[in-house]
Amino acid sequence: MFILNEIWTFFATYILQQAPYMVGFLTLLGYCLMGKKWYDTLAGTLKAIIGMLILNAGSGGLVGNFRPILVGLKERFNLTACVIDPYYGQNAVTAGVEEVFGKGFSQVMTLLLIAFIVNIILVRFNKITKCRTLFTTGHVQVQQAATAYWLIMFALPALRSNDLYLMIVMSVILGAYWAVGSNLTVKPMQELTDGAGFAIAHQQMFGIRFGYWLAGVLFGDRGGKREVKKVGDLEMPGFFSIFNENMVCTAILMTFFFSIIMVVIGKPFFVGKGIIKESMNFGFYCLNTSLQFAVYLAILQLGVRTFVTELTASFQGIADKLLPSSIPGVDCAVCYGFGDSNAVTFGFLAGLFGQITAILILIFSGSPTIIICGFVPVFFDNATIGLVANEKGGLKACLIIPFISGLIQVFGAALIAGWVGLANYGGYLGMFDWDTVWPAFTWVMHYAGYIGVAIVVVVLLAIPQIEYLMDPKGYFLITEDYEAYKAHIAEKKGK
Ligand code: ASC
Repeated sequence: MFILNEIWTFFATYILQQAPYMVGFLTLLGYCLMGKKWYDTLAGTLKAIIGMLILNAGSGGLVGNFRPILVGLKERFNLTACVIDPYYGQNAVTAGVEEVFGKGFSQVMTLLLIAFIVNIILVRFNKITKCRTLFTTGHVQVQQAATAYWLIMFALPALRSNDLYLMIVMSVILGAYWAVGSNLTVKPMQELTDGAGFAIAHQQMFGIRFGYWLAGVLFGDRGGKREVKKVGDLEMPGFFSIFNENMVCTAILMTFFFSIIMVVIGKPFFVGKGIIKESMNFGFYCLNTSLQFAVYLAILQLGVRTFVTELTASFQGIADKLLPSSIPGVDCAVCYGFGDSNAVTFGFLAGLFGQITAILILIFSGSPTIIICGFVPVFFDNATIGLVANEKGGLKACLIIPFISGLIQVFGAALIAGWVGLANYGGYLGMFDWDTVWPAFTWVMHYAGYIGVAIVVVVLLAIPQIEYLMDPKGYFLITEDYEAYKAHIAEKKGK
């Protein structure tokens, strides 16, 4: 029993919660199940782990460099505001949970494991459940578990005194959300990547599907009747042609926008925080910091190239032997290696405009909760949604839909974080799904109690069924054989 416990603790701490090692573990398992030679298995596993570590270095660099700048706005102007950011959100839960609900959050690892098992079961029986994707993004699962814990205890006070029921309700809802949410991204991702064989397991999975759907409705090709001009199709004249190159485009746009923000915050703030010395030239600092954006984006894309093929090729072993017709759900940044890379930059900037517009509306309308944009939601949500929207509806979709998403993020976060009391602790997770579907779940459970729990679970589980019914023949084909799926769609269109 002791040994089992040790193994489990090791697995939960170093594999389940650490995306690179989870991806490495799945690659190892997949290749072993395929009976690959040991040295190919070793090489593939190493590439998977290292690729994910590179990806993390890229996304970590972006977060580490640009998060303090946006948060600096709050400190510089002494705003009492709630920062929307997964790390702030997690800290807020930790800081307040004992005080508000009288209990700590020690069972997070157990919860993660049970919810992950719920996800596996839903995928294992996917002939019935229609769920095709396994969530592998551990750090995100921890953040979500913390916020879900707060929301569910807020919604269902009766659960506070019964740990067992609390655990059951939470793991079923979270596990179903992971399975169903990532499953929703299969179609947008397979189309974006031309069948690379992964889905997104992150914090804006409903947002991705919403962006994909809205882009199709508003700006789509209407069954081939309209031409969609994507970001990559733009022919820029003269000077503007340099914007076609992603690195140059990102560097120029980011230098422009972040310099403005840094100048608004002012040099004394950065000196006071010990980030730069008084003697340093502030203009140079702004330029150098802004250019890091393009650097980290390039690192991120290198990481994706290093591991994606290994993970998806080895996952075939898992799909053949353990989880039929399934594909892995991965970090949203993985899709930045596909599609028009400028769409990532445009989506982010459009989302930032949306968020700033919404924040100004909150301030001028006297809202009791004021939000400060956090870098992670504003970048990772909107870049991803922009990339998907561009693929489906072109440039206009890539700008307008992330703008709408930026508005939704701020208004949604202000409503939910104010209502459940997390705003008092300075932060809220704030990613797209947690500003939309999770507030809706909380509302339903708050007003309908256990019936509300049943409604949430039934609605979640109904979503893949509806998608299946819309195209029973293509539904599993899209993960099993993408070329055959494309032929099937062409045939359907031809009819
Ligand atoms: C998150 C989070 C991060 C980023 C990263 C994007 O939600 O906590 O560190 O997004 O996963 O690659």
